[in-house]
Amino acid sequence: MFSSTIGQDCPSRREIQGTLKQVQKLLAAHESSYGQSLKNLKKKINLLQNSAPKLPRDTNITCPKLDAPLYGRKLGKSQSVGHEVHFLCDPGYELVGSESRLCQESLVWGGQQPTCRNINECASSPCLNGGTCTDEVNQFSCVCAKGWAGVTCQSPVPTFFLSITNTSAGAAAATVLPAATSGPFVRPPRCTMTQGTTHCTCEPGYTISGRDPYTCTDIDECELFHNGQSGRLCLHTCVNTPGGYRCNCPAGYEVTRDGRGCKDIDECATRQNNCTRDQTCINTNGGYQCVRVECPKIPNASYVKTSPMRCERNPCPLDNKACSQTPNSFSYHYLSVVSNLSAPRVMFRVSALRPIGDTLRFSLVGGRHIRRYFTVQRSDRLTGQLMLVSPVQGPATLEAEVEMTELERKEQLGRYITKVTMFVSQYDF
Ligand SMILES: [Ca+2]
Ligand SMILES: [Ca+2]
Repeated sequence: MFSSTIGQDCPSRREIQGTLKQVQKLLAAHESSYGQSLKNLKKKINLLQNSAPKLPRDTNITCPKLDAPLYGRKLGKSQSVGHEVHFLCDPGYELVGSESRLCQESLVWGGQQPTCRNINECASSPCLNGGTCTDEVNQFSCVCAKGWAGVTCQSPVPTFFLSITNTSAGAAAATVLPAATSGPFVRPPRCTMTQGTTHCTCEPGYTISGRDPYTCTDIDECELFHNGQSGRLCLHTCVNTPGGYRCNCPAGYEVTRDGRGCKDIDECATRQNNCTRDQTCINTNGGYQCVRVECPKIPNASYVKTSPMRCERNPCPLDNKACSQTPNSFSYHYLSVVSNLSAPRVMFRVSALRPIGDTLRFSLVGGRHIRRYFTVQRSDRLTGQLMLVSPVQGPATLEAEVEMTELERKEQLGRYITKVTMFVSQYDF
């Protein structure tokens, strides 16, 4: 229709419009015929769908979710038809119900949901000799009849231990017994039974020792650490106690915060002394001293107290050489030291504040006893020092005198005495 012939003219506009109308009619006729067929097809499909048995649309067919039992667990995650899940209980529990369940074709689990029940360890009557059994999770405990002990009340109790258990409270009762003299302190252990094996542990401070595995014996820390390389457990004395130990200090000391050392009590600072008003309290290691300075009585001179610890000579009469040769002053000092203090060491220094002469001389006054422990050295032009040259075993009180002489062209201008009293404690602390 659309072809053109060589030598022929092109079809006119009217001819083309007529042809197009014919094609439109033809297409409309086809369309209505197909539409009817489609409608019929859909109807047939609907009929088929309604008459056919209904099938689940999801091809992944599963049973409902299952929970693990309390005190147990579930093995297997699949909930599909034909799959099984298994159940286990925690140690100490036994399974009641189905050990495994199958997801059936009806999408219902087979069997019964299991539970985990606490196993009664008392069922076998493990407590002997009249003991009462208490069932616990995965273990049991026995309350023994009088005279019996041990995890299953299998051991007769030694008589000294009966005296502990007879009193009301276990911990308080332990102090009834003096340490070391009443034999070892014992306690029942805590035992657990796992797969037929008994495992016992002790409270802190106790240990299982010897043949009886069901008896916890107190650890004697004092004995154990007596010659410890890490030093003494206690600075002074160690007292073994049930489940522990205690450090004691001598009178005049208090136990330090760490419980092992000893600290001197300052009786002078804490008013725990009986010194009178005209006395001075000197704190010492382990005690205190009440001192009162009395000025010396020396021929040809008289002294007056210028401070609680100092005496000075009254002015001498003119041309009284005997008086002017006597010491110008006496000063008093008190030192508190521990026993066996290491030596040599400087204990005290004496200095001239405003020397008027050309020479200062320092010397130690006292007998052989004092020279055994002390010496006096010059440390600079104006200062002399009292040295401890040998350790002093306390308790002891040593008095040393340091004399400072001032000279001008070898002529004595003045003498000054410093009296040092050293209180040495009984202990090396
Ligand atoms: Ca102990
Ligand atoms: Ca003291």
